[in-house]
Amino acid sequence: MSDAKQFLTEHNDLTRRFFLRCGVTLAAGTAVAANANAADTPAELAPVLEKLESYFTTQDKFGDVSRGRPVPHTLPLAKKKEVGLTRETWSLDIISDPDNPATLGKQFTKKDNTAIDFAALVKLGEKHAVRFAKVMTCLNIGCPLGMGIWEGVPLRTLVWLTQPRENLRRVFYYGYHNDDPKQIFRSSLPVGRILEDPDNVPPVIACYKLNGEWLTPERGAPVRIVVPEHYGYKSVKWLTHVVLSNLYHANDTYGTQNNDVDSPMKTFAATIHVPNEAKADTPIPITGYAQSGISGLSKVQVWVSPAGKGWDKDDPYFTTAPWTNATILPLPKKLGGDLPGGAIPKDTMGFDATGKPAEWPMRLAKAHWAALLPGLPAGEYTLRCRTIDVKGAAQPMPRPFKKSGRCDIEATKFTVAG
Ligand SMILES: Nc1nc2c(c(=O)[nH]1)N[C@H]1C(S)=C(S)[C@@H](COP(=O)(O)O)O[C@H]1N2
Ligand SMILES: [Mo]
Repeated sequence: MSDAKQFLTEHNDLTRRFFLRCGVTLAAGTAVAANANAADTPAELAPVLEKLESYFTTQDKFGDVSRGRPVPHTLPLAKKKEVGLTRETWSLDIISDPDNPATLGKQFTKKDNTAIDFAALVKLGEKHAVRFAKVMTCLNIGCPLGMGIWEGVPLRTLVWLTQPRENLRRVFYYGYHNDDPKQIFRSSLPVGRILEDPDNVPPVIACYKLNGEWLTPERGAPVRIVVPEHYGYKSVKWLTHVVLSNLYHANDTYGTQNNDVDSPMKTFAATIHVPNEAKADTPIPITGYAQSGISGLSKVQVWVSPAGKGWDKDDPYFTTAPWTNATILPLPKKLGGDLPGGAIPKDTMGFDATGKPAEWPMRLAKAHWAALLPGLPAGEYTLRCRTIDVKGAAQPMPRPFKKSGRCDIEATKFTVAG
Protein backbone atom coordinates (compact mmCIF):
# COMPACT_ATOMS: atom_id res chain seq x y z
CA MET A 1 0.00 0.00 0.00
CA SER A 2 1.36 3.46 -0.88
CA ASP A 3 1.97 5.97 1.92
CA ALA A 4 -0.96 8.06 0.80
CA LYS A 5 -3.29 5.08 0.70
CA GLN A 6 -2.05 3.87 4.08
CA PHE A 7 -2.71 7.27 5.60
CA LEU A 8 -6.15 7.48 4.04
CA THR A 9 -7.22 4.05 5.19
CA GLU A 10 -6.14 4.82 8.72
CA HIS A 11 -7.80 8.20 8.61
CA ASN A 12 -10.96 6.63 7.36
CA ASP A 13 -11.03 4.14 10.24
CA LEU A 14 -10.43 6.97 12.63
CA THR A 15 -13.23 9.00 11.08
CA ARG A 16 -15.63 6.11 11.42
CA ARG A 17 -14.79 5.53 15.06
CA PHE A 18 -14.98 9.24 15.70
CA PHE A 19 -18.42 9.48 14.18
CA LEU A 20 -19.60 6.61 16.35
CA ARG A 21 -18.30 8.31 19.46
CA CYS A 22 -20.32 11.39 18.54
CA GLY A 23 -23.51 9.54 19.36
CA VAL A 24 -26.77 9.11 17.50
CA THR A 25 -26.89 12.50 15.81
CA LEU A 26 -23.73 11.98 13.88
CA ALA A 27 -23.39 8.23 13.67
CA ALA A 28 -22.48 7.51 10.09
CA GLY A 29 -25.32 6.02 8.13
CA THR A 30 -27.86 6.36 10.93
CA ALA A 31 -31.24 7.83 10.13
CA VAL A 32 -31.30 11.14 11.92
CA ALA A 33 -34.38 11.79 13.97
CA ALA A 34 -33.01 14.60 16.05
CA ASN A 35 -33.23 18.28 15.26
CA ALA A 36 -30.04 19.97 14.07
CA ASN A 37 -29.89 21.82 17.38
CA ALA A 38 -30.44 18.72 19.48
CA ALA A 39 -28.60 18.49 22.75
CA ASP A 40 -26.46 15.58 21.58
CA THR A 41 -24.94 17.57 18.71
CA PRO A 42 -21.17 17.66 19.31
CA ALA A 43 -20.11 21.03 20.68
CA GLU A 44 -17.71 21.58 17.77
CA LEU A 45 -20.54 21.38 15.26
CA ALA A 46 -23.17 23.48 17.01
CA PRO A 47 -21.81 26.93 16.01
CA VAL A 48 -21.48 26.06 12.32
CA LEU A 49 -24.92 24.42 12.24
CA GLU A 50 -26.41 27.61 13.67
CA LYS A 51 -24.89 29.56 10.78
CA LEU A 52 -26.41 27.35 8.06
CA GLU A 53 -28.70 29.06 5.57
CA SER A 54 -32.43 28.46 6.12
CA TYR A 55 -33.94 25.41 4.42
CA PHE A 56 -36.41 27.40 2.32
CA THR A 57 -35.36 30.62 0.63
CA THR A 58 -37.37 33.85 0.80
CA GLN A 59 -38.37 35.07 -2.65
CA ASP A 60 -36.08 38.10 -2.55
CA LYS A 61 -33.07 35.98 -1.48
CA PHE A 62 -33.23 33.72 -4.55
CA GLY A 63 -30.37 34.04 -6.97
CA ASP A 64 -31.77 35.81 -10.05
CA VAL A 65 -31.20 34.73 -13.65
CA SER A 66 -33.16 37.15 -15.83
CA ARG A 67 -32.50 38.26 -19.36
CA GLY A 68 -33.83 41.31 -21.22
CA ARG A 69 -33.02 44.92 -21.92
CA PRO A 70 -34.59 46.15 -19.75
CA VAL A 71 -35.08 43.09 -17.53
CA PRO A 72 -38.89 42.73 -17.39
CA HIS A 73 -39.14 42.75 -13.59
CA THR A 74 -37.48 46.18 -13.47
CA LEU A 75 -40.12 47.87 -15.66
CA PRO A 76 -42.06 50.67 -13.90
CA LEU A 77 -45.52 49.66 -12.67
CA ALA A 78 -47.33 51.66 -15.37
CA LYS A 79 -45.37 49.81 -18.07
CA LYS A 80 -45.94 46.47 -16.32
CA LYS A 81 -49.67 47.17 -16.43
CA GLU A 82 -49.51 48.13 -20.09
CA VAL A 83 -47.72 44.93 -21.12
CA GLY A 84 -49.65 42.53 -18.88
CA LEU A 85 -47.11 41.93 -16.14
CA THR A 86 -49.52 42.50 -13.24
CA ARG A 87 -52.15 40.08 -11.95
CA GLU A 88 -54.91 42.44 -13.12
CA THR A 89 -53.58 42.77 -16.68
CA TRP A 90 -51.93 39.39 -17.36
CA SER A 91 -53.29 36.92 -19.87
CA LEU A 92 -51.97 33.82 -21.60
CA ASP A 93 -52.16 32.87 -25.27
CA ILE A 94 -52.39 29.13 -25.94
CA ILE A 95 -52.05 28.55 -29.65
CA SER A 96 -51.13 26.08 -32.35
CA ASP A 97 -47.62 26.54 -33.79
CA PRO A 98 -48.03 28.25 -37.20
CA ASP A 99 -44.85 26.51 -38.48
CA ASN A 100 -45.69 22.99 -37.23
CA PRO A 101 -49.42 23.14 -36.55
CA ALA A 102 -51.08 20.91 -33.99
CA THR A 103 -54.75 20.16 -34.64
CA LEU A 104 -56.70 21.86 -31.88
CA GLY A 105 -60.42 22.32 -31.27
CA LYS A 106 -59.81 25.70 -29.65
CA GLN A 107 -57.16 28.40 -29.26
CA PHE A 108 -56.89 31.17 -26.70
CA THR A 109 -55.53 34.54 -27.86
CA LYS A 110 -55.31 38.13 -26.69
CA LYS A 111 -56.20 39.17 -30.25
CA ASP A 112 -59.60 37.42 -30.06
CA ASN A 113 -60.12 38.34 -26.43
CA THR A 114 -60.11 34.67 -25.48
CA ALA A 115 -56.73 34.50 -23.68
CA ILE A 116 -56.75 32.96 -20.18
CA ASP A 117 -56.60 35.76 -17.61
CA PHE A 118 -55.25 35.56 -14.07
CA ALA A 119 -58.68 35.22 -12.45
CA ALA A 120 -59.50 32.30 -14.77
CA LEU A 121 -56.18 30.61 -13.94
CA VAL A 122 -56.75 30.98 -10.18
CA LYS A 123 -60.30 29.67 -10.67
CA LEU A 124 -58.88 26.57 -12.39
CA GLY A 125 -56.50 26.40 -9.43
CA GLU A 126 -59.39 26.01 -6.98
CA LYS A 127 -59.93 22.56 -8.43
CA HIS A 128 -56.56 21.61 -9.95
CA ALA A 129 -53.78 23.52 -8.15
CA VAL A 130 -50.80 21.58 -6.78
CA ARG A 131 -47.85 22.64 -4.67
CA PHE A 132 -44.50 20.96 -4.27
CA ALA A 133 -40.99 21.62 -2.99
CA LYS A 134 -38.25 22.11 -5.57
CA VAL A 135 -34.77 23.51 -5.68
CA MET A 136 -34.20 26.03 -8.50
CA THR A 137 -30.77 25.58 -10.03
CA CYS A 138 -29.27 27.16 -13.13
CA LEU A 139 -27.61 24.68 -15.48
CA ASN A 140 -24.73 27.11 -15.92
CA ILE A 141 -24.17 28.04 -12.26
CA GLY A 142 -22.70 25.70 -9.69
CA CYS A 143 -24.98 26.24 -6.73
CA PRO A 144 -28.76 26.31 -6.35
CA LEU A 145 -30.52 29.67 -6.62
CA GLY A 146 -33.06 28.86 -3.94
CA MET A 147 -35.38 26.29 -2.44
CA GLY A 148 -39.13 26.88 -2.49
CA ILE A 149 -42.64 25.51 -2.47
CA TRP A 150 -44.07 26.26 -5.89
CA GLU A 151 -47.80 26.37 -6.52
CA GLY A 152 -49.90 26.53 -9.64
CA VAL A 153 -52.16 24.81 -12.16
CA PRO A 154 -50.81 21.74 -13.98
CA LEU A 155 -49.95 22.78 -17.52
CA ARG A 156 -51.92 19.78 -18.82
CA THR A 157 -55.12 21.37 -17.47
CA LEU A 158 -54.47 24.28 -19.86
CA VAL A 159 -53.42 22.01 -22.75
CA TRP A 160 -56.67 20.01 -22.47
CA LEU A 161 -58.70 23.24 -22.76
CA THR A 162 -57.54 23.46 -26.40
CA GLN A 163 -59.16 20.08 -27.22
CA PRO A 164 -56.07 18.77 -29.02
CA ARG A 165 -56.83 16.08 -31.59
CA GLU A 166 -53.62 15.21 -33.41
CA ASN A 167 -50.19 16.40 -34.58
CA LEU A 168 -49.20 17.45 -31.10
CA ARG A 169 -45.71 16.33 -30.10
CA ARG A 170 -44.03 19.23 -28.40
CA VAL A 171 -45.10 22.17 -26.28
CA PHE A 172 -42.98 25.28 -26.15
CA TYR A 173 -43.51 28.43 -24.17
CA TYR A 174 -42.00 31.86 -23.67
CA GLY A 175 -42.48 35.00 -21.63
CA TYR A 176 -42.55 38.75 -22.02
CA HIS A 177 -39.43 39.87 -23.91
CA ASN A 178 -39.90 43.60 -24.58
CA ASP A 179 -41.65 42.78 -27.87
CA ASP A 180 -38.23 42.15 -29.36
CA PRO A 181 -37.87 38.75 -31.09
CA LYS A 182 -34.12 38.81 -30.40
CA GLN A 183 -34.83 38.80 -26.65
CA ILE A 184 -37.15 35.80 -26.66
CA PHE A 185 -36.34 33.12 -24.05
CA ARG A 186 -38.13 29.94 -25.00
CA SER A 187 -38.18 26.47 -23.47
CA SER A 188 -39.91 23.29 -24.51
CA LEU A 189 -41.03 19.84 -23.39
CA PRO A 190 -42.36 16.73 -25.10
CA VAL A 191 -46.15 16.82 -24.76
CA GLY A 192 -46.04 13.45 -22.99
CA ARG A 193 -44.13 14.98 -20.06
CA ILE A 194 -46.85 17.58 -19.63
CA LEU A 195 -49.72 15.11 -19.84
CA GLU A 196 -48.16 12.55 -17.47
CA ASP A 197 -45.79 12.59 -14.50
CA PRO A 198 -43.07 9.95 -14.21
CA ASP A 199 -42.75 8.13 -10.85
CA ASN A 200 -43.34 10.50 -7.97
CA VAL A 201 -42.37 13.60 -9.94
CA PRO A 202 -44.92 16.44 -9.58
CA PRO A 203 -46.61 17.96 -12.64
CA VAL A 204 -45.25 20.79 -14.77
CA ILE A 205 -47.20 23.85 -13.61
CA ALA A 206 -48.22 27.35 -14.60
CA CYS A 207 -47.01 28.74 -11.27
CA TYR A 208 -48.32 31.84 -9.49
CA LYS A 209 -47.26 31.29 -5.87
CA LEU A 210 -43.94 30.64 -4.18
CA ASN A 211 -43.72 29.78 -0.47
CA GLY A 212 -47.42 30.52 -0.05
CA GLU A 213 -47.34 34.07 -1.50
CA TRP A 214 -47.92 35.49 -4.99
CA LEU A 215 -44.78 35.30 -7.09
CA THR A 216 -42.69 38.48 -6.95
CA PRO A 217 -41.79 40.23 -10.25
CA GLU A 218 -38.21 38.99 -10.00
CA ARG A 219 -39.35 35.38 -9.59
CA GLY A 220 -41.50 35.69 -12.73
CA ALA A 221 -44.82 37.26 -11.72
CA PRO A 222 -47.59 37.06 -12.47
CA VAL A 223 -47.09 33.52 -13.86
CA ARG A 224 -44.08 31.36 -14.67
CA ILE A 225 -43.68 27.76 -15.73
CA VAL A 226 -42.06 25.45 -13.18
CA VAL A 227 -40.72 22.07 -14.33
CA PRO A 228 -39.91 20.02 -11.20
CA GLU A 229 -37.10 17.82 -12.53
CA HIS A 230 -35.31 20.29 -14.77
CA TYR A 231 -32.73 23.02 -14.39
CA GLY A 232 -34.03 26.58 -14.16
CA TYR A 233 -34.05 27.42 -17.87
CA LYS A 234 -37.17 25.27 -18.40
CA SER A 235 -39.01 27.37 -15.80
CA VAL A 236 -39.76 30.38 -18.00
CA LYS A 237 -40.74 33.58 -16.17
CA TRP A 238 -43.32 36.27 -17.09
CA LEU A 239 -45.16 33.63 -19.13
CA THR A 240 -47.21 34.99 -22.05
CA HIS A 241 -47.42 32.20 -24.66
CA VAL A 242 -47.84 28.42 -24.69
CA VAL A 243 -47.49 27.00 -28.20
CA LEU A 244 -48.67 23.49 -29.12
CA SER A 245 -46.54 22.12 -31.90
CA ASN A 246 -45.94 19.11 -34.09
CA LEU A 247 -42.18 19.71 -33.84
CA TYR A 248 -40.45 16.50 -32.76
CA HIS A 249 -37.38 17.94 -31.07
CA ALA A 250 -36.33 20.53 -28.51
CA ASN A 251 -36.23 24.17 -29.57
CA ASP A 252 -35.14 25.79 -26.31
CA THR A 253 -33.24 29.07 -26.52
CA TYR A 254 -30.74 27.58 -24.03
CA GLY A 255 -29.93 24.84 -26.55
CA THR A 256 -28.51 27.41 -28.95
CA GLN A 257 -25.93 28.20 -26.27
CA ASN A 258 -24.44 24.69 -26.35
CA ASN A 259 -26.49 23.49 -23.36
CA ASP A 260 -27.82 19.92 -23.09
CA VAL A 261 -31.54 20.68 -22.80
CA ASP A 262 -32.60 17.05 -22.30
CA SER A 263 -30.64 16.43 -19.12
CA PRO A 264 -32.64 16.64 -15.88
CA MET A 265 -31.17 17.81 -12.56
CA LYS A 266 -28.33 15.80 -11.15
CA THR A 267 -27.49 14.74 -7.63
CA PHE A 268 -24.38 16.27 -6.10
CA ALA A 269 -22.94 17.65 -2.87
CA ALA A 270 -20.99 20.78 -2.02
CA THR A 271 -19.58 22.32 1.13
CA ILE A 272 -20.86 25.42 2.90
CA HIS A 273 -18.49 25.57 5.87
CA VAL A 274 -14.92 24.32 5.81
CA PRO A 275 -12.49 26.17 8.08
CA ASN A 276 -9.72 27.94 6.15
CA GLU A 277 -7.37 27.02 8.88
CA ALA A 278 -7.93 24.32 11.51
CA LYS A 279 -5.96 23.57 14.65
CA ALA A 280 -3.85 20.41 14.75
CA ASP A 281 -5.37 17.38 16.46
CA THR A 282 -8.67 19.20 16.96
CA PRO A 283 -11.95 17.96 15.46
CA ILE A 284 -12.97 19.89 12.33
CA PRO A 285 -16.62 20.80 11.76
CA ILE A 286 -17.83 20.75 8.14
CA THR A 287 -21.25 21.58 6.68
CA GLY A 288 -22.65 21.53 3.21
CA TYR A 289 -25.70 21.03 1.04
CA ALA A 290 -26.69 18.38 -1.44
CA GLN A 291 -29.00 18.62 -4.40
CA SER A 292 -31.15 15.56 -4.94
CA GLY A 293 -31.61 15.24 -8.68
CA ILE A 294 -33.62 12.84 -10.79
CA SER A 295 -31.82 9.81 -9.34
CA GLY A 296 -32.45 10.82 -5.72
CA LEU A 297 -30.09 11.04 -2.78
CA SER A 298 -29.31 8.41 -0.17
CA LYS A 299 -25.91 9.45 1.18
CA VAL A 300 -23.44 12.29 1.29
CA GLN A 301 -19.84 11.22 1.68
CA VAL A 302 -16.63 13.04 2.50
CA TRP A 303 -12.98 12.17 2.15
CA VAL A 304 -9.89 14.02 3.32
CA SER A 305 -6.53 13.50 1.69
CA PRO A 306 -3.17 15.25 2.01
CA ALA A 307 -3.07 17.99 -0.67
CA GLY A 308 -1.10 17.30 -3.81
CA LYS A 309 -0.75 13.54 -3.27
CA GLY A 310 -2.60 12.68 -6.46
CA TRP A 311 -4.75 9.60 -7.04
CA ASP A 312 -4.78 6.62 -9.36
CA LYS A 313 -4.99 7.83 -12.94
CA ASP A 314 -7.31 4.91 -13.63
CA ASP A 315 -9.82 6.11 -11.04
CA PRO A 316 -10.65 9.71 -12.01
CA TYR A 317 -13.85 9.72 -9.90
CA PHE A 318 -12.12 8.40 -6.77
CA THR A 319 -14.43 5.38 -6.59
CA THR A 320 -11.93 3.41 -4.50
CA ALA A 321 -11.15 6.26 -2.09
CA PRO A 322 -12.04 5.71 1.57
CA TRP A 323 -15.20 7.81 1.62
CA THR A 324 -17.03 8.26 4.94
CA ASN A 325 -20.73 9.01 5.34
CA ALA A 326 -21.62 12.50 6.49
CA THR A 327 -24.92 13.10 8.28
CA ILE A 328 -27.83 14.36 6.25
CA LEU A 329 -29.65 16.82 8.49
CA PRO A 330 -33.41 16.48 8.98
CA LEU A 331 -35.91 19.13 7.90
CA PRO A 332 -35.33 21.85 10.51
CA LYS A 333 -38.15 23.10 12.74
CA LYS A 334 -37.55 26.67 11.54
CA LEU A 335 -38.25 26.29 7.82
CA GLY A 336 -37.37 29.82 6.65
CA GLY A 337 -38.57 31.16 3.31
CA ASP A 338 -41.21 33.41 4.96
CA LEU A 339 -43.74 30.57 4.75
CA PRO A 340 -47.10 31.75 6.13
CA GLY A 341 -47.26 30.68 9.78
CA GLY A 342 -43.79 29.21 9.38
CA ALA A 343 -45.44 25.98 8.20
CA ILE A 344 -45.55 23.82 5.07
CA PRO A 345 -48.71 24.90 3.15
CA LYS A 346 -51.60 22.45 3.39
CA ASP A 347 -51.68 19.67 0.76
CA THR A 348 -48.11 20.19 -0.39
CA MET A 349 -47.11 17.10 -2.38
CA GLY A 350 -44.69 14.88 -0.47
CA PHE A 351 -45.73 16.15 2.99
CA ASP A 352 -48.34 14.77 5.38
CA ALA A 353 -50.97 16.87 7.18
CA THR A 354 -48.53 17.68 9.99
CA GLY A 355 -45.90 18.96 7.50
CA LYS A 356 -43.69 15.88 7.78
CA PRO A 357 -41.95 14.84 4.54
CA ALA A 358 -42.93 11.38 3.28
CA GLU A 359 -39.36 10.64 2.25
CA TRP A 360 -36.12 12.24 3.38
CA PRO A 361 -34.07 13.56 1.76
CA MET A 362 -36.68 14.68 -0.75
CA ARG A 363 -36.10 14.19 -4.45
CA LEU A 364 -35.49 17.30 -6.58
CA ALA A 365 -34.86 19.29 -3.43
CA LYS A 366 -32.00 20.40 -1.26
CA ALA A 367 -30.71 18.86 1.94
CA HIS A 368 -28.05 20.06 4.35
CA TRP A 369 -25.37 17.81 5.78
CA ALA A 370 -22.67 17.95 8.42
CA ALA A 371 -19.59 16.02 9.38
CA LEU A 372 -17.12 16.31 12.22
CA LEU A 373 -13.69 15.25 11.03
CA PRO A 374 -11.27 13.93 13.61
CA GLY A 375 -8.23 16.08 14.34
CA LEU A 376 -5.40 15.95 11.80
CA PRO A 377 -1.68 16.56 11.98
CA ALA A 378 -0.45 19.92 10.66
CA GLY A 379 -0.40 20.11 6.87
CA GLU A 380 -2.34 20.94 3.72
CA TYR A 381 -5.40 18.84 2.92
CA THR A 382 -8.08 18.41 0.30
CA LEU A 383 -11.64 17.67 1.38
CA ARG A 384 -13.85 16.05 -1.25
CA CYS A 385 -17.57 15.39 -1.10
CA ARG A 386 -19.86 13.31 -3.26
CA THR A 387 -23.30 11.72 -3.08
CA ILE A 388 -24.78 8.26 -3.47
CA ASP A 389 -28.13 8.13 -5.27
CA VAL A 390 -31.08 5.93 -4.25
CA LYS A 391 -29.88 3.09 -6.47
CA GLY A 392 -26.47 3.13 -4.79
CA ALA A 393 -24.59 4.80 -7.66
CA ALA A 394 -22.02 7.45 -6.82
CA GLN A 395 -22.96 10.87 -8.18
CA PRO A 396 -22.05 13.02 -9.97
CA MET A 397 -20.30 10.50 -12.19
CA PRO A 398 -19.47 9.51 -14.72
CA ARG A 399 -20.69 12.79 -16.19
CA PRO A 400 -17.99 15.36 -16.73
CA PHE A 401 -20.02 17.35 -19.29
CA LYS A 402 -20.53 20.80 -17.82
CA LYS A 403 -23.21 21.67 -20.33
CA SER A 404 -25.58 19.10 -18.92
CA GLY A 405 -25.45 20.79 -15.51
CA ARG A 406 -22.37 21.80 -13.65
CA CYS A 407 -21.56 19.46 -10.77
CA ASP A 408 -18.17 18.09 -9.95
CA ILE A 409 -16.93 16.06 -7.07
CA GLU A 410 -16.14 19.18 -5.09
CA ALA A 411 -12.60 19.55 -3.79
CA THR A 412 -11.84 22.14 -1.07
CA LYS A 413 -8.35 22.86 0.23
CA PHE A 414 -7.73 23.64 3.87
CA THR A 415 -4.76 24.00 6.17
CA VAL A 416 -4.17 22.44 9.53
CA ALA A 417 -1.80 24.73 11.43
CA GLY A 418 1.01 23.31 13.51
N1 LIG B 1 -38.45 34.84 -19.32
C1 LIG B 1 -37.35 34.33 -18.76
N2 LIG B 1 -37.47 33.24 -17.98
C2 LIG B 1 -36.39 32.71 -17.38
C3 LIG B 1 -35.09 33.26 -17.63
C4 LIG B 1 -35.00 34.41 -18.45
O1 LIG B 1 -33.92 34.94 -18.67
N3 LIG B 1 -36.15 34.92 -19.00
N4 LIG B 1 -33.99 32.66 -17.07
C5 LIG B 1 -34.15 31.22 -16.80
C6 LIG B 1 -33.01 30.63 -16.16
S1 LIG B 1 -31.68 30.30 -17.17
C7 LIG B 1 -33.04 30.26 -14.85
S2 LIG B 1 -31.73 29.43 -14.16
C8 LIG B 1 -34.22 30.53 -13.99
C9 LIG B 1 -33.84 31.26 -12.72
O2 LIG B 1 -34.96 31.48 -11.92
P1 LIG B 1 -34.94 32.58 -10.78
O3 LIG B 1 -34.41 33.87 -11.35
O4 LIG B 1 -36.36 32.70 -10.28
O5 LIG B 1 -34.04 32.09 -9.68
O6 LIG B 1 -35.20 31.31 -14.67
C10 LIG B 1 -35.41 30.92 -16.01
N5 LIG B 1 -36.53 31.63 -16.57
MO1 LIG C 1 -30.14 29.19 -16.01
